[in-house]
Amino acid sequence: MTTQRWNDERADLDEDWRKALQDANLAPLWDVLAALVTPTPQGRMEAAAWSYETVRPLLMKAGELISAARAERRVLILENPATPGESRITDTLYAGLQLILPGEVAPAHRHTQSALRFIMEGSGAFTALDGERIYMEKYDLILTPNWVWHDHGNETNEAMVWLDGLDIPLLKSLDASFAEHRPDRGACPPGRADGDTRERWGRNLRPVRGVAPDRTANPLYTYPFSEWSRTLTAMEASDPPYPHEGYRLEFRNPLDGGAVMSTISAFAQSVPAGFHTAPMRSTDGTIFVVVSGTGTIMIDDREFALSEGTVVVAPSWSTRRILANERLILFSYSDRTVQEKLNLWREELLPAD
Ligand code: GTQ
Repeated sequence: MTTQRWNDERADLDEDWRKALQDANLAPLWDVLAALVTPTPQGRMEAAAWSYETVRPLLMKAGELISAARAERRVLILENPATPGESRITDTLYAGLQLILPGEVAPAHRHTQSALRFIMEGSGAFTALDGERIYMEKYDLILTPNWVWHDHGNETNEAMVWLDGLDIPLLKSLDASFAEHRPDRGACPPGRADGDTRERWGRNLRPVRGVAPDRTANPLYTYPFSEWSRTLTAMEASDPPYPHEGYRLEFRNPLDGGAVMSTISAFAQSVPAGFHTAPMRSTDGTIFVVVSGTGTIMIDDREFALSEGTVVVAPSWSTRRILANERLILFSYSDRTVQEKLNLWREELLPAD
C-alpha cells in the first residue's frame, strides 16, 4: 500500500527546492495566504495624534532654518508611527503642516497627486491655482486637484500654516507620479481674477453654454469656513444628533455631487457638548483635525485628547468614538471615494454600550 501522496511537511523540508524557488523568483502562496487574504483589515497603521502645541514650535523653527523657496514646500510630514520614513499617515494618504512666512513665495509646480489645504493659522496669504489667487482664512478648505499649477504666497505680516492632505502614498503604490516645474522656478503668471472659481461655481449654478469645464475635476476650489460651519449650525438647530457621528457633512464636487477630488473625500462634523458618539468603524483610514472644542477620541483601546489644532489618524477598520466636552467641530479626510469607486468601502455601526 502506498503511503499518502502528500506529506505536507515535505514542502517545508525540501531546502534545495526552496532555494531553487528563490533563485527563480517564485514563492509558495500557502506560506502567506492567511496573511494576504485576511478576514478583516489587518494593516500595519497605528492610531496616533499630534497636538498643535507640540508641532507648532518645531514648524516655526523650520521657518528659521530653511526658506520656502529653498525647501520648495516647507512642510513637516505627519508620519504614522508604524511606518517612519515612509511619508504616510495612512496606507494611501499623506498629511503635513506647511509654513509660509511673510514675504515668501513657494514656487509653482503641478503634479498628478491631488492635494487639499486646511488652514490652521494666519489670514490672507494665498494659494494660486493656474494663476488664480485664492486668499486663505482659518479653517477654509482649499483644493488643488491633480495637474493644476499651484504656488503659494504670503504678502501679509503674519505666519500662515495649513495642513496639506495628499494622496502621495496611493500614487506611489500605483507608480503614477508625474510632476513639472516652471522653468523660471517662480510663481504662475496671473490667471483668472482672484476668487473667480468661487464666484462661478459656489452658488449652485452652472453655465448653460460656453464656459463649461473641459474635465470632471472639481472647478470649485474653495469651501470657506464662514459658509460650511453654518450648515452644521443649521443641522444642529433642527435635527437630533446622529448616534454614530453627531452631525457629519461631505464636501462635494458641484459637477457631479461626488467627492471633492477623484482620490480624496473630505468631511465637516460637529458633536454637541456632552454627546458621546456610538462606536463605528469603516475601511477608510481617516485623518481628523479639530477646529474647535474639546473632548476625547477613542480609537480601539487608545484614547487621545482633542483640542483646537489636534490632528488624529484612525486607521482602517479601527473602532472610533468621540466624546465632546465642549461642542467639537472637526474636519476630516480619507480615501473613501477611491474605495467606493472600487466597490470596497464598508462601514459598521456598532451599538452604543
Ligand atoms: O503644496 O504643492 O505637503 O507638492 C507635499 C507636496 C505640499 C504643495 C506638500 C506638495 C505640496
